[in-house]
Amino acid sequence: MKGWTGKILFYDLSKARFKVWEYGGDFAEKYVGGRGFAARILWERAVGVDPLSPANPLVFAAGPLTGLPGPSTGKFVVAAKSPLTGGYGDGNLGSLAAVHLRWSGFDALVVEGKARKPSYLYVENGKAELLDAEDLWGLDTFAAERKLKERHGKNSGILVVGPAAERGVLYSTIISQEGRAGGRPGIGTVMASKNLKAVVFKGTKQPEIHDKQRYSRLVAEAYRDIEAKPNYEFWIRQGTMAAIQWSQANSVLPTYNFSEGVFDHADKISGDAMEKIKVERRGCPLCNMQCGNVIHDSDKMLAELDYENVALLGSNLGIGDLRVVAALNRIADMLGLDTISLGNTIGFAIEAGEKGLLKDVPEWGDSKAVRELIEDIAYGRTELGKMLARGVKRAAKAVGNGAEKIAVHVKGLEVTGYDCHAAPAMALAYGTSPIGAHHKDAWIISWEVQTERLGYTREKVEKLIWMQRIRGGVFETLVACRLPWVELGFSLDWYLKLFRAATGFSVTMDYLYEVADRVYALIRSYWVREYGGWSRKMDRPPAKWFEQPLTKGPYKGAKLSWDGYEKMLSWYYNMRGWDERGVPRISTLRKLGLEDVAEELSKHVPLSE
Ligand code: PTT
Ligand code: SF4
Repeated sequence: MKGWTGKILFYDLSKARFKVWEYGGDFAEKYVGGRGFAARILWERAVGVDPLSPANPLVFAAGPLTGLPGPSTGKFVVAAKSPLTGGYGDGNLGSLAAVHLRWSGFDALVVEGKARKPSYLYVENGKAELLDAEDLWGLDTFAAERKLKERHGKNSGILVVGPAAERGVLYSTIISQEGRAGGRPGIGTVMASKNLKAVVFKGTKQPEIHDKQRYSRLVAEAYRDIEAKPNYEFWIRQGTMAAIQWSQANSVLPTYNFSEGVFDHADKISGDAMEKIKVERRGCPLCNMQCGNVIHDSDKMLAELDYENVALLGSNLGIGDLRVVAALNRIADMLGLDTISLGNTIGFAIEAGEKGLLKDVPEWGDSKAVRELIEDIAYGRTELGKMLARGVKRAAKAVGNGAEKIAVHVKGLEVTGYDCHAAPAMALAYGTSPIGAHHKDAWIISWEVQTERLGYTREKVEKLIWMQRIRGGVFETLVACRLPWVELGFSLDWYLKLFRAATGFSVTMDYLYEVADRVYALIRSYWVREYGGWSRKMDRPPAKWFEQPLTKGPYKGAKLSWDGYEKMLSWYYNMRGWDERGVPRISTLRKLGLEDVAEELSKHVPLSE
């Protein structure tokens, strides 16, 4: 096999032993890599497990493009059964760790068991070793990574978890390079539950490429093509931060716990405001359009900004000071908390306080109190902190008295940075995302605002599935950053050409789409098997968007309709070959080569033909 290394490293922390699985071409052809590998491994090995038990496998999975020279290919997928949602969970992380995993001779690392004491895993050129991490435990992510860099060299790929994960906060992520964060559904929490503080990768051998000459030529042309795109210069200036002004203009900027789509102080936290005070740019390896915008925060420290972080810790909490928001963002990175779930959960607490459901919570815009609360959450210092550490779904249940109506999540994963009062297709994207509410699989809102914005149409559902195939399928299996395609219009053809040259597989885009459909059906089967009592209610967006209309902005009065949503959901199931409960049909699983999945799933729920 070329392109792939053909090897997956399995490390058992309980026994401090590893074995290498040399998988064949069939596995590669069927699942390609990244999310495909992770989903299959979890389907087979994370059966009925408690997500925070040693038995839950933690998967780091690259794809055939990861770590090869090429536009934005320094990324991989981190996955596990999620302690936040109880279902399939993953994230996409850009880090030297992704590159060095592949250069160490592996396409994926699967960590199982639990170390006897705080430890870290060191993977180098075909071997792995468990090392002592007593001196790292308790350190914030920046300090821990710096120590490991001193020990193993600047050029190693390092993943760490922070104090939040160590204390079991259910939305802890994995952090790398002091500003890349991956694994929103508590993948960092799973890592810490194994007594694993860090993983360090160091490799020296790039995977073999099928047609090296052609590949190098394509890569050089591809990088040039990106830099020639009309939007390139603006992207370099603002990156994802331009979405603040875009969201405000289109009334989708999450504001006051997703109660509004516009924020009075949006101009103070916008990409335009950021550009004036920006000091440097950072990003993932192998990328020539790096989007991490760095400013000095209110503590005079360097902090990296992204749209989501600013929307959730800024407008969603009523905070209109960019340097203050940047400090909150940096603190979340150091503690290893997912900024989206954090901002969403705190927004819930503030609104619950306003409604008299909770006492002693911050008020909108009180950044000092928010900052304290963030630390209370990470360190479990107060009862409120402990409650919010369990995510918005559980917090709402604990509060009771109708608090569920203001909890903004799907399947237990907090909604990301787009208000959907006036965006039915985006609501469906959140409802059907394979990990719970995340925009990563379909940022359909960008298209929706330009079309028939408020309609519940078949066309929207078709477009959504097309997007999920590309974003949730092609990019998550190959694995590469999707932003060149999304933001600059870099053609999808490039990825196909690179894949063919790297692996020698002479396939068309339809092959990659079929893999995407297979992975989607497999992940859905996983949810259905693990959840028990599955119903279409699981795919419902937050009630707030249906019941509490917007009170200002161009879409004042707008709210979603349940009938319209349910109609689109039925079309969606139908187009995917799933039944009215949202469970894949036997015929669909068979068509996708998942006969064994159909057989196993039918032991848990009756399947439709
Ligand atoms: C991603 C989610 C996002 S999506 C953001 S900002 W975004 C938040 N970033 C966080 C952060 O920072 N610190 C923190 N403590 N928590 C954070 N949580 C949030 O995590 C990220 C980029 C971005 S920035 C996006 S859209 C794109 N996402 C991609 C994807 O999902 N797949 C893919 N093939 N390419 C992508 N490219 C872009 O990558 P999760 P990263 Mg990410 C500081 O991790 O779990 O997927 O959640 O990893 O390397 O930081 O890249 O406006
Ligand atoms: Fe990373 Fe941004 Fe480059 Fe994508 S565009 S690879 S997220 S730096």
